[in-house]
Amino acid sequence: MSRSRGRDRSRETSHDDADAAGEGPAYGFPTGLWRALERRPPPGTDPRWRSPLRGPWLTSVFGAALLVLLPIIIVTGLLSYIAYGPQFDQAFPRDVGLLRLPIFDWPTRPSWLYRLNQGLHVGLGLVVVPLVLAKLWSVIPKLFQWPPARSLAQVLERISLLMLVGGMLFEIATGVLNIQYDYLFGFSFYTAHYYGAWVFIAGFVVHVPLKLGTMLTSLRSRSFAAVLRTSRAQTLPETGPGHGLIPDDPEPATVSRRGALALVGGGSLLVLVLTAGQTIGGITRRTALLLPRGRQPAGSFPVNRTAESAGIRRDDVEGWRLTLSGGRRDVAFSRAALQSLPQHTAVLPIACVEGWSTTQTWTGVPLRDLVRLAGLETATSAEVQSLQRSGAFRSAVLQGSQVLDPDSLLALKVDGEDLSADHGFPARIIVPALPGVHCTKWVTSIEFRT
Ligand SMILES: Nc1nc2c(c(=O)[nH]1)N[C@H]1C(S)=C(S)[C@@H](COP(=O)(O)O)O[C@H]1N2
Ligand SMILES: [Mo]
Repeated sequence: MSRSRGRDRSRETSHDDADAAGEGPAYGFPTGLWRALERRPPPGTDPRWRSPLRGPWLTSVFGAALLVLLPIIIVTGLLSYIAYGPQFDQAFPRDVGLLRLPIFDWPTRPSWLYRLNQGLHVGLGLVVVPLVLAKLWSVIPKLFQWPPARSLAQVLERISLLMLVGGMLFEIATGVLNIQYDYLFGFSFYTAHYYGAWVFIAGFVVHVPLKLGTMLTSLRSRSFAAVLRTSRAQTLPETGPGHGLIPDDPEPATVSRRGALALVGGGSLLVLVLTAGQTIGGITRRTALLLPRGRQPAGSFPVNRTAESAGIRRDDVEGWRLTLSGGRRDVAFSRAALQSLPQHTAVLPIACVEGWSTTQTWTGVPLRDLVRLAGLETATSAEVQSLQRSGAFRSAVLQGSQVLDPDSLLALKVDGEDLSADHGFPARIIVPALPGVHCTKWVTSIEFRT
């Protein structure tokens, strides 16, 4: 420490001969500009952050928790993009240039794969909110540090920090708004959330290696168990390297470190409880306050878009025929004709990108049977169209593996009853592990491709 400072100082002197050498801190890239900045801090940049709780240990505890959770949120987010089927041009945003992800066929097994993926992405995305706020609180003095950077390396670090913090707050804000409001943003949401994610990921990838060493050292600087035994009256500022976080002039503690940890942990736990119900189901679903569309009407399961709001008319349904194409000639089936075919029943989830999910018992005609009825041996993909006339979710393309899975259905019934209008009567798609968005309701035609 003292050695490196001595080295910096000698470098400074050699660069700054003409300047008032020797006074002020060491500079990585000494310029008159930084000097001038330092002499004139803007008003409000030197507030006294005096909480004795602030210090590298506390910041590192929040940092370590985020270091575990954020990668899960990042990976599940990117996987969700792939699950939407970018190979069929149906993931949003469509054209992402250099930010294209490696594309692979989304598996159909286990059937709860997308449910787990989105439950983790949205659930943990909400659970980290108290942690993110706590971490930001813990490093506030650094945000007001003046001058904002003392070397080129620090400028880069600060830019990465801006991307990290800004990107994360942006992702949380757009994510929360999307699950609260009915297609408030539509597709611009996906676009904003996708590009925002890359800004955040870039910041994260720079920030973690820069801080990992400090985090591990700081975590070892005190024992977690000892902190949990320390009362408010015994709570003193951290000792050791302060990294700009330990206050020079601390106030007495108004809360112990264990109290602060309990507050943040309790906050995250509360969010978890208020979120988990949307995917666990049963009576816990009623507690899923953070996901209004994940809550279900009594005796039913969630509806993301009603038949009325999708513009499905009575006469659309009355003379309904399912058209199958892709074979030599098109074939059409009435609902009664479909019902006289061999029926298959499968217990499968619908899992929405918004994080809610529900598992039901579906009955209908296997899609692979429809392939044969269309006059084909097999299919490499299928385009499903809905009676719905407008809206982006009126059609979807399924992969070959999704068409051929024995549990993939054109469902006519759910839980032993005919589908309700809102759940897609006369017929809807249900495929294991398929994102809910592609479980098209009010199906009118399927085109098989080979
Ligand atoms: N035609 C059509 N099908 C659709 C949609 C839609 O808007 N239009 N929404 C999809 C979405 S986003 C989900 S999550 C599921 C929800 O199915 P449910 O309303 O039966 O629960 O339906 C899917 N099928
Ligand atoms: Mo959805």
